[in-house]
Amino acid sequence: MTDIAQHGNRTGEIDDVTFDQMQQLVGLVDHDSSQDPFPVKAMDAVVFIVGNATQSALFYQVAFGMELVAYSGPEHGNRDHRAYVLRSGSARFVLTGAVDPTSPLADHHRRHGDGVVDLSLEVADVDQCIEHARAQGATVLEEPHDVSDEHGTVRRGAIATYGETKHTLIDRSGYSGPYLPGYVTRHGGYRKPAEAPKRLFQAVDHCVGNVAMGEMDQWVAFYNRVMGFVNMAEFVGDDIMTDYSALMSKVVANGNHRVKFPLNEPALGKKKSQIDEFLEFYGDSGCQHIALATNDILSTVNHMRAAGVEFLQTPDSYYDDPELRARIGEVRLPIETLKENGILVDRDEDGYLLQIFTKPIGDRPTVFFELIERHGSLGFGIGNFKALFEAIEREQELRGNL
Ligand code: TYF
Ligand code: FE
Repeated sequence: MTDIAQHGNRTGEIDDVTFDQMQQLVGLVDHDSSQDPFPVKAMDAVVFIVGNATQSALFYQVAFGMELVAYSGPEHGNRDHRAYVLRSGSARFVLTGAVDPTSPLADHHRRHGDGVVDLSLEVADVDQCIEHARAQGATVLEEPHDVSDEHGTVRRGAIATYGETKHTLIDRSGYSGPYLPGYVTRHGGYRKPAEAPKRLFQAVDHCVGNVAMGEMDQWVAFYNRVMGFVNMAEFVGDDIMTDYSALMSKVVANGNHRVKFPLNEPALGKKKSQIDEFLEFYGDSGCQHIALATNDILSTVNHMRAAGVEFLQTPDSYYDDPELRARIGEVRLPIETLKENGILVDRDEDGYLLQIFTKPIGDRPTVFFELIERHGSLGFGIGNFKALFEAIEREQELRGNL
């Protein structure tokens, strides 16, 4: 942690994942944040609204190996909803579900099903960020204000992004409690098997937004202007948009790439775009997938599979393709192991990455997860898009939505 504390731009790490580990895990680049108009330290939390937070909290403990650390609910004065806070390394998920039938969370769930309501960000100066965002035309949902309890004070505010999604901004430097003022420490009754690894992933790598057709560039501009995010090299544009992809995609990131937000929009292909399927069932623009960084994707996949998590199938032809084998060269795992486990590989000039995608985790064909193990590559697996999108479309077809 001393390493992080000494470097102005090396901030935003939580728990016991060090800066050097984080650099490898999520592909950080050097960046001086002192001139940023909207300096972001890290993801603070991915906040979900779900139909049953009490049960979802168990799912993320059992299947994702996460640890329950905090709770808010009727027993502690929150009569509106229950909220369970789970951690895995520097990643934090908050699962919220309505208790009061008139709760706005119940309406949100009616509209969208289980989904991500808030990609909250840790910042050093909430007031500066909100002021800049407002000047750039952002919708301010929550003015900067303090919230306190016996563990200290958090300063927070919030701005709107695509659909009904928001970015809450949190300065937690004056707070030492389990999550936010009002939350109490809570550990699960669930006991992990003794042989389970300490955790299955260490960080959130990126969070992808699906937006309506024709809106991607507006949202890229929003992140550029409002939050000072930069465009990353990887994109799927008109030029390489073929029958299979039926989407366009660009990636924005904060200065050191700790926070990366790819944005997709549907494109007209031969078939109905997977992005259209999302938009139809989510009922709006929204967060499509969360990529989780692991340093041992094989072990993570094995544990998640054993707990019943389903992953997209990659056809054997992917691994048998001599072009792919030549392109990826030597990677950490034998190609036979990748094949047996359906793990995808992509290589670029900086290195390679291993990745795999779950099927949608809820009842609607909307939100899913990605596991990603980076070895130098700062990309998102563009070389896998064809195989991946074909796998997604096979599922779409089985659901009758193609
Ligand atoms: O985040 C990414 O860009 C990759 C690939 O609908 C991807 O994970 C892109 C779009 C999509 C599914 C995966
Ligand atoms: Fe991804």
